[in-house]
Amino acid sequence: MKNKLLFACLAMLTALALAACGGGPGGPGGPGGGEEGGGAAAVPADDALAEELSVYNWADYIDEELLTQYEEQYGVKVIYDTYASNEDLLAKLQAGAEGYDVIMPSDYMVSTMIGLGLLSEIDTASMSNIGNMDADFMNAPFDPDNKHCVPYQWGTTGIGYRNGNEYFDANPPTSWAALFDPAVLENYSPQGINVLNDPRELPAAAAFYLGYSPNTENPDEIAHITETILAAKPFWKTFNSEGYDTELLIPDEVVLSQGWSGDVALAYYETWDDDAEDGNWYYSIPEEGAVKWLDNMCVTASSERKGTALHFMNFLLGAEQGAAITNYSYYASPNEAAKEFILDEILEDPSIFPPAEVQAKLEWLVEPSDEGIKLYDEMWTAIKAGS
Ligand code: SPD
Repeated sequence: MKNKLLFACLAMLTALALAACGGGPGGPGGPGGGEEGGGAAAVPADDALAEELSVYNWADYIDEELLTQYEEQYGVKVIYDTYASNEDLLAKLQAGAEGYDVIMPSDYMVSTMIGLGLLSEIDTASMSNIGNMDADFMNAPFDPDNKHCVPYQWGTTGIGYRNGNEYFDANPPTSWAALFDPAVLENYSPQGINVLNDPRELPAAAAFYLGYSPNTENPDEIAHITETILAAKPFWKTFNSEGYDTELLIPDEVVLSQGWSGDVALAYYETWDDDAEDGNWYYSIPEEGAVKWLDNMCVTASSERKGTALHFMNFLLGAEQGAAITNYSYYASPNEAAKEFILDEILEDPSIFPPAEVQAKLEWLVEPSDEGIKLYDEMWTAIKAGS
């Protein structure tokens, strides 16, 4: 799929672009090992698996060959579906959608889902591949002792931009002003700008721009963030976080996009060309700071196939499987053992595995209070009105 030489060149260029941007970018729960609930789900024997398993994941976030591999190896049919944001996933589960067994919420959403009783407890001691994980990603504050979830992929939220036009050549986007300052936006908005259609990520970017916490619940700051977004909105072409890499970045439908690290990396690894007259895609983590996130694999509380769900999660924690996910998605892996199989060019790409000085500028999103949820809901309704 990928050209090694091209990767090496790109990693080098990415490093340069990042430098220009200021810092580089069972307890068995019944028969079948937990199939019937009533305790922490445990991994059952290979011959005690359900016939089917339903997996609900972020768009374009797994090499689907792995699903085929699992089906062929274990005889379990995998039904696979995707969502665009944590909030879409939550809304679906809260609307009573049943039948999803494995889901991949991010950090702050894991806290919310635990609080709402939407996740099953899991017995990580029954997972033979749990030792593959990097200890830094285990026992996170949003899920102490990994009682509900295990890490899947992690990344950052920054700005993707295509160079090759005079404006970015002279002014690489080193600040969130590239997305929120009308005086800056007018230089390239006719060529197309996309923002993530994500009720936490877009306000978080504006909060960094304004010098606020990405988790602010201060009503004055929320009002300022809302005004800032509404003033910039006329300059944006699309709100898209599901398919923006393949539908907007790769075909050059936009010239700049708020983006998740792996999605922007996909655009430049897939299209990089030294001689491209219309430029190449680069990733910048703005100097004001940015969000760092961890997506997780969890078993729903409503699953009737909890043991099989955990068996599948354990399969994906395999070293080669973890590497296949990263080599496909370009997101960073929390699977230490997988690193042996991850392409060197990806491991060495600072826009995917950011160096310490960049990591120091990153912040997690956390679960809002009930009052905060109300403020964020109102803000998002105001932002999306008329879209
Ligand atoms: N195309 C896959 C995108 C997965 C991104 N997850 C990001 C969550 C950030 N809150």
